[in-house]
Amino acid sequence: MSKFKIPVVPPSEITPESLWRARREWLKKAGGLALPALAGSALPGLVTAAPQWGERNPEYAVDAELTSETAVTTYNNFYEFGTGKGDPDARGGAFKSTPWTLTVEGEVLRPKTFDLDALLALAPLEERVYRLRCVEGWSMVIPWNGYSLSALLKQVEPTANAKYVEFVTVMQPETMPGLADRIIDWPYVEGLRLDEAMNPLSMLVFGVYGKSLPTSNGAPVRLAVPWKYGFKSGKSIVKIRLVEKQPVTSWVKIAPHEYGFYANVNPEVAHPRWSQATERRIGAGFFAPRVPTLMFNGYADQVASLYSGMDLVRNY
Ligand SMILES: Nc1nc2c(c(=O)[nH]1)N[C@H]1C(S)=C(S)[C@@H](COP(=O)(O)O)O[C@H]1N2
Ligand SMILES: [Mo]
Repeated sequence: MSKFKIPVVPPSEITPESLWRARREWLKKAGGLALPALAGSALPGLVTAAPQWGERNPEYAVDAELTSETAVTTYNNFYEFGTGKGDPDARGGAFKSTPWTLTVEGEVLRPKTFDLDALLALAPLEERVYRLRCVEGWSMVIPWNGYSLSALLKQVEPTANAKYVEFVTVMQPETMPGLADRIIDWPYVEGLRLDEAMNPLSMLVFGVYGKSLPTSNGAPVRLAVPWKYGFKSGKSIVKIRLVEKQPVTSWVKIAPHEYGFYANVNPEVAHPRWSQATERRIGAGFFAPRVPTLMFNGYADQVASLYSGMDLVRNY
């Protein structure tokens, strides 16, 4: 994160060619997913949101335009595929998201391994429009499909010792070329306090724009924790561990003075090397003015009480 240069391809310059390639990629991937009948016949741009991905829940709305599907799926941070914003889409073609299992273990009464069908059937899917604020200073507005993470955690019955939740991303060295770079001590690990994880905003995500997640967004299941910087939302999750002690998460391990465990979006607490007061909305055009960043990324009403009495400068 700290090593980013200016974006490789400003979203305003996404060409019809790259758009076409993104669609072709989508067609290739869709072949192995749940829409085989559509994949051969229809252009992805014309496929309407499949009802099984859930109706939009108006409780989770954002007063801003959606970021385009192309930008959401091709401008990504997913270091397992490389550090370039285009790498996850360009280099993600061999990734295997089926079959998939997610194991929930640790301080729980009922540890369990779920396959993807079991996860998808666990709670009704819905669409929520969330803000995403990257610690690098850019943001997006994204329609995710999924449900609250709490639905899954309740199934396994956390014990009284469970205080934190750890999220572990898959390692597929043969399909993830970025794993060869030792930027991160793989696997990618993130974590939340249990009460943060149980907050209804914390979302287990299976789709975006009414389709299965593409590799670039964390297929087949990832997290969305919208009041925190984007790096807290781990992708392609294979393990969720409930633990007693605060987990040592990947970015804290790399640069503890720059990235804290909490990582709540906070315009008043600068990163040591740049301000966090404003953000660049991806897709608004490269020269569009930056917009103010909101406390807790605009979710203060829902989450500020989780941190009452805490020093948010020390606990960055
Ligand atoms: N496993 C894994 N998860 C990850 C990352 C990553 O490199 N690896 N990058 C994070 C960062 S920095 C951001 S901003 C978001 C981006 O999510 P998106 O590409 O779906 O918008 O994913 C987060 N999750
Ligand atoms: Mo990020």
